Amino acid sequence: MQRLSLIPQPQHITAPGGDVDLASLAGIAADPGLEDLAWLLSDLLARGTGTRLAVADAWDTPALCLKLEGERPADLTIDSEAYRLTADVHGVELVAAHPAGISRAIATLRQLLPADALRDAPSAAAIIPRVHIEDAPRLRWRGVMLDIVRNFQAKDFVLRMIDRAHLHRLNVLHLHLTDDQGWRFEVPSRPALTEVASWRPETVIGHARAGDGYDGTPHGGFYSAADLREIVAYAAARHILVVPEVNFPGHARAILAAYPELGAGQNRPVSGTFGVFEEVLEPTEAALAFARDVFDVVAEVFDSPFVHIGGDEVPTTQWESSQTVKDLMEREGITSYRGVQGWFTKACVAHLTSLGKRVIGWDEILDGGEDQDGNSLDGGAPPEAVVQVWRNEAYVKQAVAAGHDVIVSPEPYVYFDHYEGDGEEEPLRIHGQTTIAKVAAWDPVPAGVDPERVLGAQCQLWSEYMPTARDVEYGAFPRLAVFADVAWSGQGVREAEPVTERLEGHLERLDALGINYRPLEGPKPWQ
Ligand code: TNX
Repeated sequence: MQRLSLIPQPQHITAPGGDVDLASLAGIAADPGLEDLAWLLSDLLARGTGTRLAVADAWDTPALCLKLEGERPADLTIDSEAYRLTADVHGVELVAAHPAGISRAIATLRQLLPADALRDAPSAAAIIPRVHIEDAPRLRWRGVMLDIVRNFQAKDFVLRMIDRAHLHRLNVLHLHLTDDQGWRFEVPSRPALTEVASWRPETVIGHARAGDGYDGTPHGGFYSAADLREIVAYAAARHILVVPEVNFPGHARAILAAYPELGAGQNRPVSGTFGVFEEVLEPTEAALAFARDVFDVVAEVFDSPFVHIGGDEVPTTQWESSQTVKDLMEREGITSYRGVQGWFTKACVAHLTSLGKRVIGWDEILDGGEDQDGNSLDGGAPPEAVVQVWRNEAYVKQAVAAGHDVIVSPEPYVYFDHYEGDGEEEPLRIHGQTTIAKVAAWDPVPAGVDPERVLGAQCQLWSEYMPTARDVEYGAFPRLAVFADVAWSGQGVREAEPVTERLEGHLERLDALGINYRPLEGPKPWQ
């Protein structure tokens, strides 16, 4: 079989030899409900190959057929993304039970074309090998997080990253929208969030290249509600879910620069450096009212059934000297400061539940919950909250034991702001060492954990050290491709067809897409 270098590797694939020229097909025949995907495919094909296939209900002669079969599965299930792809003398057929499966089949079809067909101008023939593929993901949730707070990026970059997520059959874009260094969306009832909290005095907070640093130029920006709706719609057209994160009650310096009265102590301006800061929201009715206002806007703009409430790295220093916190603890019978965070989390969960949303939080929302032996520690997040584990496997086990579904995002494996190599030319990174081999060898489902509770896996692009879009690409690729392979393909498939052997062919695709990826042999000089 010829080497196809598909990433992720499909579950089953046979390629008997020979090709199918898509230009010889009559057009794209789409079942009802698949018209938009058919036009998307038609556009993508035309862009890189010049072959424009028209969309209709049916064609008499061999066509590219998009078909729905069987009962429609629920969203975000394995069945919703399963698909079959056949290319032979009779034409090309993409079959799935859910449009999401057709979207994944389109991504695979694009990888079957010559790599140059991914360019923005006609650059390759629309020819694919004859194949039969039967495919389904291993994990239901395969996400990538963009941090557009530490360094803001234009909406167009977010859209490009959605394209890239789609090509790798990822299905979630997690947008980290608020942090100490900025607030990145409009909340009409709280204008200072965009007037004050979206801006900081310095351009960059980390620095990716020698010479960059604090240059005194203000940095900032935010997305309008219209921008966010466009991002959500663009992703939805590809069956990718955009999950918003609003970080409470820590990482709150930007909020408190705009609304100091919500704080629990001294406040400073929007941060131009990174780290963990003492400024946190005070657990008051006013802070909850603020959170509710924000969530109301988020729930309206994002159609995601999930809203991420952050919850990571919440220092308790300010709470420890707050009379309001003392009173709250006495009134509510809370016995630890972590329990104060639990109180805050529960209030957020209650409000978001009333809006029909399910909460996700970083694994700190467990703190104040139950310990491994089931002893209550003041009650952390309620079990319906999804826990995104970034620290270590012990928290996966703790979360599952406490009845939570989990998203696994362990720092050593899927934080792509970490170093990749140790050469001198390596761009400056936050810390760590996350090589391709390490990502490739990672099993996202820890031994001894019920795989049903593992909703999925997610990689993170924290941007302290990635000021430009090109910097983000350099950190992301090709590790993101390897991550996608881990999250989609079963372990057996991956052992039979190691991703490291498919990567070189795949890099041609990243080249065609104009991605500033890190070459396999090590850093290339910065342009
Ligand atoms: C930890 S992961 C953080 C982020 C940083 C990241 C840098 C998490 C929930 N918090 O605030 O950007 O490390 O790697």
